[in-house]
Amino acid sequence: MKRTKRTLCGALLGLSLAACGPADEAGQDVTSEREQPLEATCTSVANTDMTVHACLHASNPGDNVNVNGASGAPNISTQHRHYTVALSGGGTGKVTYIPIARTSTTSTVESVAFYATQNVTITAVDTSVTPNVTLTALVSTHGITSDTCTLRHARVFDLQVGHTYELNISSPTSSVGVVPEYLYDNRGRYYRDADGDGYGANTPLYRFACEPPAGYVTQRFDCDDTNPAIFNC
Ligand SMILES: [Ca+2]
Repeated sequence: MKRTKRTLCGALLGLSLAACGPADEAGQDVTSEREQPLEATCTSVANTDMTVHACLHASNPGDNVNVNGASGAPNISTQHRHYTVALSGGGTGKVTYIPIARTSTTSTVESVAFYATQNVTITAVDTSVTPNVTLTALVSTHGITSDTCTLRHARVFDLQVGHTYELNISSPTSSVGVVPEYLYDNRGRYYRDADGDGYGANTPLYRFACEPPAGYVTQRFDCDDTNPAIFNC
């Protein structure tokens, strides 16, 4: 049964969205009809669970590893670590990072955040391709506002799984704390909204993504995704 807009749900803002729609969430989860997840491009880091997670590593002395970025390029790929990276007198240094598949077993690209205690500059050089490719961060100035977290900034890159990256760090200080984290856990579910009425299709067409894909919304319950006058049904 199709209905036009139901105004009741507007009065129910703040309550569970499930109260506004007819379908059960679990009933929508049909893997065979699910669209492919989007890899990478997870640029939102502020106020996310992963940022809270990174801050926990930064505050746990048992997670700290000291490395010398001024000599060689030590590997900082081990997960769940806070690396204290010593830099040269001029505040420069180099570390190595090799991403693995985390979003899924077949992921080819991963969004990785390098949380840092200072407002450092980081460039990532992909040394697995010839000629080498230098990447600048997708997120380069994102401040972290938590009063209790020593991590204050994040640099996010989309990195090719299995490639070896040299991270060149430039800092105003002689050392910097760095917590690398994969950001796939920040993804949410977005439903296809083909008719642009703000409601996604009731059929299980959705993608997992960190940022809203074009034509997708977080709200579903559109039983006619071809008619913008019919939604929330
Ligand atoms: Ca519609």
